[in-house]
Amino acid sequence: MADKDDDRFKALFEGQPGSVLGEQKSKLTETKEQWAREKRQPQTRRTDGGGRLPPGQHLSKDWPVLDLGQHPLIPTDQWVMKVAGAVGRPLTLDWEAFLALPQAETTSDIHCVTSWSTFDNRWGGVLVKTLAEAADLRPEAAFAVLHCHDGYTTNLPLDHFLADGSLIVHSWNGEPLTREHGGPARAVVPSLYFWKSAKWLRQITFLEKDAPGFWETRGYHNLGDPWKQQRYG
Ligand SMILES: Nc1nc2c(c(=O)[nH]1)N[C@H]1C(S)=C(S)[C@@H](COP(=O)(O)O)O[C@H]1N2
Ligand SMILES: [Mo]
Repeated sequence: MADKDDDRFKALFEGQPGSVLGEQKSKLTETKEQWAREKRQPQTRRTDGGGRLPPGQHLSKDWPVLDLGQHPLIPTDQWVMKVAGAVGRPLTLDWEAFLALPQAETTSDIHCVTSWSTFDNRWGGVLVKTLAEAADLRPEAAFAVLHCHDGYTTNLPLDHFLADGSLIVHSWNGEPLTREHGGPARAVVPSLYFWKSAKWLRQITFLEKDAPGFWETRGYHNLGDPWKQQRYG
């Protein structure tokens, strides 16, 4: 059963149309920035989940859609993803080349900073590690910034981004990843809050120095480890 807090979150995230990363801030962005300033913790304190729920999280039955409001449409025959920055061999992958890389299947949990979690998501895609090897990642690289088709960006350190569970996925529970969840392809980084898992991914840039992304420059924690409740900076 949804409690009052869930309803508030839901009301804010549902039916918020379009405008985003321009001069004009969406109401949702302002609200989330406000929460970040207040270092707002969720009111929910459920304890189900058998130790798999990080503090302050609750289990959600379905998978909510959360983003800045634009859902870019990228047909797979036009899809291109770049791997750039601190690499010896920059990559420009089309869909065919992406699917020709060694494929992986993983199962992991999602923990969103707005307090919902879902268990046992089955992902199909390419491990970030595999991409890094294909691009001949330079040893001095320590961070990545993910660039998306809706203008969103997020940054993360390579110990999380290159971890075994991190991948660029094209499928969820055996089906192609839907557009609303970031299809054709998105990042999944299960060791961090889900805002780090960039939807509609268009470029991975490896860096020697960190470069905070969209939410990280708007009051969210720079790392975002759910087990340490690193919600806000
Ligand atoms: N491109 C892009 N990726 C994004 C976002 C976004 O606005 N744009 N929002 C992030 C946030 S805050 C969350 S919680 C998750 C939500 O993913 P979902 O809609 O598949 O649940 O996507 C993350 N990745
Ligand atoms: Mo989020």
